[in-house]
Amino acid sequence: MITVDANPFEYCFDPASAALVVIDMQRDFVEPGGFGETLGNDVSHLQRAVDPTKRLLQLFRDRKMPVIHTRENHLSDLSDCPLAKRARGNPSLRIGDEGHMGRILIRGEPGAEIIPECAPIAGELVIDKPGKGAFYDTGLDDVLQKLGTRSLVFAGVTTEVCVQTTMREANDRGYECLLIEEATESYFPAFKEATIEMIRAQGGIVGWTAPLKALVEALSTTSE
Ligand code: TIU
Repeated sequence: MITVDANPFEYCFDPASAALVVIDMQRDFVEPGGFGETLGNDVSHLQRAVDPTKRLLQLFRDRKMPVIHTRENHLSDLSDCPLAKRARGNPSLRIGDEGHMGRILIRGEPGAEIIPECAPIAGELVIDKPGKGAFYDTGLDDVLQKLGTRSLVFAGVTTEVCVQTTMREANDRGYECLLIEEATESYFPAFKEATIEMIRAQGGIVGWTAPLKALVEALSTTSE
């Protein structure tokens, strides 16, 4: 077992039953002209998560530990997009509309791809999801059960939307969840901080959080 100096207390896990889940590091959220910007957000905030997520990916790849990427997107005919989602609010472009990176949040369009810095490599799983949570209407739980996964390390965007929703879904399914603090970002810095606090409040009601350095140090006691 490996012990990470985490909050609200030590996070212990067996690397043989752990996996990294990188949530929605897609151009549509991280780059100008995509879904995130159409909602009125300043997407530059998310850049801060890119380099730490790259380093976290390398840590898992060096140790041949499983890596799973998720992408929020919809089928081109929008049959998996509830009207309530597409009609919500007053975005400059709606899901399925033509934008600077192809159709907004549509599977296969350039904007729905994962940014090159965090792109999957051969052997890594990619889960396409229509919702905010990565367990809703996907095969993620089956994939994790087949891998024998018990512990999930999380990164990605945005902290309080898809990352937190997925961590809560995972927690309810019995996975022990650790969020790496620098490897996640929100369009609202205060929401990121609040989410980190609410995850680890009440004795880890959703899970644990830790800086990347704490995980690096814990894993340095194992061989690559
Ligand atoms: N809008 C926002 O903060 N996030 C999303 O819509 N999706 C994800 O978090 N991936």
